[in-house]
Amino acid sequence: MTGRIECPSLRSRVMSAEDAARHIVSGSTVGMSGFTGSGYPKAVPLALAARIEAEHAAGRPFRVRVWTGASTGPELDGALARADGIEFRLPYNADPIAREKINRGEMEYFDMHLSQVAPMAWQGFLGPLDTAVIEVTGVRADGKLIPSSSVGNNKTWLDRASKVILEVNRWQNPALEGMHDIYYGTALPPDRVPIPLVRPDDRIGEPYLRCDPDKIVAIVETESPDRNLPFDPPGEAAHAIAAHLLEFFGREVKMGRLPQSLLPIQSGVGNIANAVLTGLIDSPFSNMTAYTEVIQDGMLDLLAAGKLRMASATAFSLSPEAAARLNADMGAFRDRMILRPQEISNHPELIRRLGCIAMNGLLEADIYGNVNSTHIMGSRIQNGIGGSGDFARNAYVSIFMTPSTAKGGKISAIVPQVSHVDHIAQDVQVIVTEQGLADLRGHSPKERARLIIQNCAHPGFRPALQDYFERACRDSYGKQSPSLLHEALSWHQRFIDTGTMLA
Ligand code: 0RQ
Repeated sequence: MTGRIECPSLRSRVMSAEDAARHIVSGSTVGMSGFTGSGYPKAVPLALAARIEAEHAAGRPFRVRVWTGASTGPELDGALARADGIEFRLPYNADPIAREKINRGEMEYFDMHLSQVAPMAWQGFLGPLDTAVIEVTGVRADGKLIPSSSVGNNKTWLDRASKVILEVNRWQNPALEGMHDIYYGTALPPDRVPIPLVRPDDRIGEPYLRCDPDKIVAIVETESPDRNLPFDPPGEAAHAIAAHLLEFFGREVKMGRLPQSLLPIQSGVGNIANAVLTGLIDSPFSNMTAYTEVIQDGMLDLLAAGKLRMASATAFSLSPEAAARLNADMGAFRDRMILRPQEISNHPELIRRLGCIAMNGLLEADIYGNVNSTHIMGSRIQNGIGGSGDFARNAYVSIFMTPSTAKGGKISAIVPQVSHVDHIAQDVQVIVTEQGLADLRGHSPKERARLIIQNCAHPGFRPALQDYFERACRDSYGKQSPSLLHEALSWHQRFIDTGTMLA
């Protein structure tokens, strides 16, 4: 049973998930592994949730503060949220139960930029970390840890936590060993130095996580798959968005602003992002690279097709079918993929140096190109900002994409004013919908508004946007970014009141 734990002195710490969970006390802060459904602990959080439920049933309060890499899976966020066991959580959540708790005001949540979590923890800004619960593929004879399908903030949690609980998951492919690149050269100011990565395929660290063996209080063995949702097959809107983008890239290559192999691609979460990657298979671009957060199905297809030379990320975010395919054929892929800590995969210095092409989803954009990626109707969190801010601000070209409407056409993704701002207009250079693409680079706010309304808005909402813009140009207090304050958010209020933005 302990075949994956090669370090003899650590074998005595193997125990059940229930016994391991007893090391976590109410009120403490727990740093968990996990990034977009990959590499999260699957047994200890479930055991902790059961214990919390039992404590609550006995009338005793029990909640913890949870830090992760990004979203996890139902056995972690779902189980702990259902047990009402999470007091505070950071930095990115996509679990529906946790989302509901947050939106009901029953759970505190801060969706930080993903690159900033580890540095802020080190700087002491987030408070002490009591326990780390980290999934690994194995423990080597020298005590070093073989990471699993995500790296996320694991290095930082292992370094910062007073106690460590490991989950050794036999489902994770042993061939993952050697794929990771864990950089230990980060330091706090004033001792911070440049990160020596100049190409997406550079290896600057070591393949293993270090951990002080004296801190390891429990090891739990598991055999459970990562839980990622399947992607929807790309619909018409996704195909159209991909086609507009491919045309844009082709134009940029022709004008000498991008090489034929493009520049390192970053692709966000969601179905549209995955569809765009799939579209690149039939493109004229080759020898591409990816410097991104997550390796999705579409990226695996690009690697398999030989279009993508290599992909650097912090995690896999694969459908169950793609995960099975990767596991079965790890030999063909492993030398062309590198998984790094998220403070490196998302590092502004590296994104700027490499010149990443950032492609992220949005909920809504306004006519000036400010983007809301997180808050529906300005107040209900969907997921979180994730890594979109890390990439958007520092990219070579920052692209945002979305269908032009949501909720069966009742919501326009292009609005007079966004109800919440994640990405200011300066960080948004291209917006694409199925209607078309607006290249906003070098344009003033009024020029941007004309481009966005013309190229991106749905025809059903375009006249109303045009009318608003013309009246704003005439009646606005200032004429730089014309706005009618009493009306700018009225589309959202109408949706809340009537269920549609349509007048
Ligand atoms: O709701 O699920 O109830 O039907 O929002 O929207 O169209 O499925 O879009 O999966 O591409 O996600 C911005 C959420 C888009 C994602 C967002 C409703 C819509 C649906 C989801 P339902 P879709 P996608 C690096 C990059 C931030 C993090 C990021 C995201 C649901 O891209 O989380 O970029 N981005 N990370 O119906 C009301 C609108 C709406 C709307 C969509 N305008 N108003 N509801 N919806 N538009 C990776 C990481 O950071 C890990």
